[in-house]
Amino acid sequence: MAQEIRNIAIIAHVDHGKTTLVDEIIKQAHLFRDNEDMQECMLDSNDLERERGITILSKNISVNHKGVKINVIDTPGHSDFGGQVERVLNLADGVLLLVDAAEGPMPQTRFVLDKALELNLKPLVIINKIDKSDARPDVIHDKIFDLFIELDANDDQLDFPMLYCSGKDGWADTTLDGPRDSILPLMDAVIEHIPAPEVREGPMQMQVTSLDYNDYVGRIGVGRVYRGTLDMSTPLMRVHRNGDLKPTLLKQLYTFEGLERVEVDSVPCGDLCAIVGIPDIDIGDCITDREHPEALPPISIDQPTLSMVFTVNDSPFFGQDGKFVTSRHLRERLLKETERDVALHVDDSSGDSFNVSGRGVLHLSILIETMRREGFEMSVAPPKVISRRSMARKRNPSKSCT
Ligand SMILES: Nc1nc2c(ncn2[C@@H]2O[C@H](COP(=O)(O)OP(=O)(O)OP(=O)(O)O)[C@@H](O)[C@H]2O)c(=O)[nH]1
Ligand SMILES: [Mg+2]
Repeated sequence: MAQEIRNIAIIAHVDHGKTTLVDEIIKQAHLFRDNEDMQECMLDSNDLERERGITILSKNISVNHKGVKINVIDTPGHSDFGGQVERVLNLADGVLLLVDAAEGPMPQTRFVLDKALELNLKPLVIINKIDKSDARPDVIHDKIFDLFIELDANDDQLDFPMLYCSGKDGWADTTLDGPRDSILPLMDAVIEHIPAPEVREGPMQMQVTSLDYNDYVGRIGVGRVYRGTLDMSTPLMRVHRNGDLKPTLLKQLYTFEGLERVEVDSVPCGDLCAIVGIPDIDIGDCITDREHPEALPPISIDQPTLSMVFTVNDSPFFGQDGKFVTSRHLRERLLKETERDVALHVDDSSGDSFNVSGRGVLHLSILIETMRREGFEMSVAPPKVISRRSMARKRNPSKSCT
């Protein structure tokens, strides 16, 4: 019998407790061996994520609950990464909308919920951090309901199931006076309320919604199989996001099992997977049956909002802070970053300086900090906001100018 699946994304405003909740799910699903130390916020795995206590990149894990494979996608809450959240929502059939029981809905709660409702994903609302002394779950429930109304939720969406939760204390429940001893009621609610992925028969279609990278295999495409079964042994076609077709073969295929990626020969419809073997694979690209290369609707990529000019350091202190100091070093490093980060753009057309554009101050400051730690030395000019209107005007010079 086919494996039953649920795909959920955890979405919220920054710091409302997404990663802590995923940690608790990992812990209580016993994904960690008893003899291994489990760190706090396991999934915030890179140095900067750990130091800043924020999620920068969304990540996938899966848990098996009552025989159902639940793919859980932890997303970042900071608004600079909103475009990333919007993209990974394409992997899910439902969302866990977390709201802090004291703070209530915040600007990014509205943004991510709006995107989820637009995609018609089933929302499961979680009023989190109930342990806080200033928690006010009833007031917050009303505020969440009002937010759904403001966002034009349909009747079905307005009838959202809701749980109370403290990720930190490791419990979730449908009532406030339960035993507060387990997160499993949340997993039960996911199985009950979040629809299983639609199993569509026919020629295979998979779409890449995010990229990963490692030095050994290069770009890795992460996505979902929307129709048919993705089978390593059958001839495949890559439909590039611009429509170009290219026969292709995969080198490796993975699914998400617990905290690991496990190599497999095939992935059933509805499951999430990672593919290796297409060096320039891109967001929105589709992998299809070779005889039936039908693309899925395109996925929009977050446009940059802020740019900074990076130049080699030409001050008298040149060479004191870093070991990578030349413009060749800078160019190589910046272009490599664009391999893994589609929201980053690098213009290297002006010799020794590079115009680097991204999604906001946090996004670019993380890149600068990462590069400095790796031993890159450079000067960075103050950020400039990229104005869409001014760009539009440049493309369409007004008649009065002539
Ligand atoms: N009191 C209380 N604090 C919590 C709870 N869950 C998380 N926190 C705290 O809230 C802070 C943020 O937690 P995270 O899990 O990193 O939040 P997040 O939503 O993943 O944050 P981003 O990924 O950066 O958006 C941390 O200091 C946690 O210890 C909870 O249930 N109760
Ligand atoms: Mg997080």
